[in-house]
Amino acid sequence: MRRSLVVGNWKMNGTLASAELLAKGIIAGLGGNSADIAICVPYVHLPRVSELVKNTSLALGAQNVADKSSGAYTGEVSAAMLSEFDCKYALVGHSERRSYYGDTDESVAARFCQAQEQNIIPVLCVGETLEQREQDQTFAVINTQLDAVINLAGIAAFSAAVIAYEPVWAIGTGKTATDEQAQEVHQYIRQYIAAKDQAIADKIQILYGGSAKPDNAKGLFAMPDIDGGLIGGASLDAESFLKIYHSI
Ligand code: 3PY
Repeated sequence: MRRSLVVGNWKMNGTLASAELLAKGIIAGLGGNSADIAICVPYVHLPRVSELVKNTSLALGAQNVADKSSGAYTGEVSAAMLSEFDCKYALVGHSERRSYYGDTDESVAARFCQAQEQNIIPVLCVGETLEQREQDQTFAVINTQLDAVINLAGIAAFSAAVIAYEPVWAIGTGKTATDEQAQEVHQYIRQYIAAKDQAIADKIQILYGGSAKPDNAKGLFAMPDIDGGLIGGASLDAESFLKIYHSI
């Protein structure tokens, strides 16, 4: 039986004061839910939020991680730096990174490996654009994105990773994949992994991301291959995020 997981992606929002308030609001509403929960906060908010989440069931994550371990890489933040703030997770390959900042399949795979070297669980984001979906390329795009990591790290690396399926056409657009559209791709991803290693496929958490909200989360989470969500906008409001978490 896989554990469920809900991860908030705060993106580039908030101030230190609003981050504190939001983290405290989430912690106050965790209740007795045994599903896993995490927030991926802006780098500069990690030190403070890491103090707040200590001794709670709310885990901390970063929104990216460098593809190198250290050195002259201006503006990058290494996995070792993240681990000093007890980051359990790091997103890699979010579509906003891929499309606005040029993160390639290869650099995403390198980021994935860097995270794992510091025992940080990479949350590998994959997904197709609207154009790719309309041209029936969804599965081919997912294959390429997964293969880049499999080729560099091997399939075994997926035993300590999370995958997030985020159709690019559903990010920040208010459009959500239907439960069935999302399930179809999640099932495909699990089968793709299963063809290489059944035990890892049975265990890996595959999250849905892309305009998930309190009113559509329950249906998505009820799908057999959807193990939770990577939540954007709705994770910026404690009540909405907690509603999503408690609908698991
Ligand atoms: C969204 O829901 O918009 C996301 O990008 C989550 O990562």
